[in-house]
Amino acid sequence: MDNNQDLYCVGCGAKLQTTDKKKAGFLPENTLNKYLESDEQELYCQRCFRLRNYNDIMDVDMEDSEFIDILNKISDEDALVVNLIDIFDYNGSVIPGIHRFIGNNEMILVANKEDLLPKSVNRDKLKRWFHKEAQKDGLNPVDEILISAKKNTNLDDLLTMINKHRGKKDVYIVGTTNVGKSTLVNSIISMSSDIKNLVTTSRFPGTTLDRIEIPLDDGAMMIDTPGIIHRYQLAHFLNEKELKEVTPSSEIKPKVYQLRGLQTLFIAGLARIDFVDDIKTNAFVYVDNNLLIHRTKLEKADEFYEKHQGDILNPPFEPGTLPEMNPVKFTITEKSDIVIAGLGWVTVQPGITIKAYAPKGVEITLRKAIV
Ligand SMILES: Nc1nc2c(ncn2[C@@H]2O[C@H](COP(=O)(O)OP(=O)(O)OP(=O)(O)O)[C@@H](O)[C@H]2O)c(=O)[nH]1
Ligand SMILES: [Mg+2]
Repeated sequence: MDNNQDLYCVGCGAKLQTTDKKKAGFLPENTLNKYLESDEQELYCQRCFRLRNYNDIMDVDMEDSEFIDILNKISDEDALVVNLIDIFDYNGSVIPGIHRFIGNNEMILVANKEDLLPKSVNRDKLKRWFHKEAQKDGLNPVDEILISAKKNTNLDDLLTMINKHRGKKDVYIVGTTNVGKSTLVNSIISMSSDIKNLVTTSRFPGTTLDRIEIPLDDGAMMIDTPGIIHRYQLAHFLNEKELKEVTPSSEIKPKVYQLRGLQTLFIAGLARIDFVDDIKTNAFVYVDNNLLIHRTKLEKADEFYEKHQGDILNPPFEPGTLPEMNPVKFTITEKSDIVIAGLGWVTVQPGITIKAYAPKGVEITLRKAIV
C-alpha cells in the first residue's frame, strides 16, 4: 500500500496502514481498496470500526510519551487551548502545571460531565470549588466553564468563550484520557452541521490516538488530541465489562448510611471504607447508582472480602484480578470526601478516623466536601 501516505482514520486520527494489525491505524487491504473505489467520505481503521459498531476495544502498541509529545508541540504554536477535566474525577483528570506543555498559549478550563453530579450540588459553589483547586494545581486559565458535552449543557456559552479568545487561531482540545474531548468535538460539529458522531468516542481510556483536525468556518482548525494517560485511574485496572459497571451514565443519586461505628462499607469489590472508631456517624456514597454497596461489621470485613470478592462483591468479576487492596488512614477534622480516582467518593463527618482501601495503584485522596 503506497498510496495511503495521506490517509488518516477520521475516528481516532491514526495514520492508516495495512501491514501491522497490532499498530494504530490498521485496516485490511481489501477494505481500503473498496473505499478507494467508492465515493465514501469517511474512512475508519479496524479498531474504530469495532469500537463504533460492537463497543469492542483492540489494544494497540503506543507509548504514553507519544501523547505527551503531541501536547508538548502545542507550545511551538500560536493557538487557543481548551483543557477539559472530568468534574466527577477532578483529581484523576487534572493535569497539574499544564502550562509547561502548552507554553504561553491561553487556556480555557472546561469542567465536563456536569450531568453526573446530583442536582442538589450548587453549581456556583462547584465552579468556585474547581476554580480554587485549579489554582492550587498551577492552572491559570483565561476563562472557566462547567459543561456537559453529552447533554449539550452550556455549549453555546463555551463556543462564545472560545470565539472571544481565539481570534483566528487554531483551537486545541486537550486533557487526560476519557474526560470527553472527542464527545465535545462531536457535539460542536453537530451544532453547525448535521454530522453526528464523526470522531470515535468510548468509555475506554485511550480512544483517540493522534491529532484529528476539524476545519472551522474561517479556515482555522479545531484539533482533538489523544488523552494524557494517568495510570492511577481505576479505568486502567478494569476490563470492558467491569468498566461498564463502574462508569456512571446518569445523575448520581447519593446513598446515605447511618453507621454505628466499627463498620465497613464495601463499594462492590473495588473499594472499602472502614469506620474504625466506636462512634455513630453517617456517610454519603457518590458512585454509579447500580454499584453494590455492602455494609458489614468491621471485625468481619476481611473474611467477607476474602470469601466474596468476585461474587457478591463485583466488579471485579473474577477474584484476584485486581492488585491487592491498599489501606490509607485519614483523621477527619472537617466534613470531607474520600475520593477514589475514577470510582467516586464517600462524604464523611468530622471527629472520626477512616481507613480507606482501593486496589494498589489507584489513587485515594481526601478533600474538603464539595457538597
Ligand atoms: N455523563 C457524561 N459522560 C460523558 C460526557 N462527555 C463524555 N462522556 C463519556 O465519557 C467517555 C469518554 O468520552 P470520549 O469523548 O471518548 O473521551 P476522550 O477525552 O476523547 O478520551 P480519549 O480519546 O481516550 O482521550 C465516553 O463514555 C463518553 O460517553 C458528559 O458530558 N457526560
Ligand atoms: Mg478522544
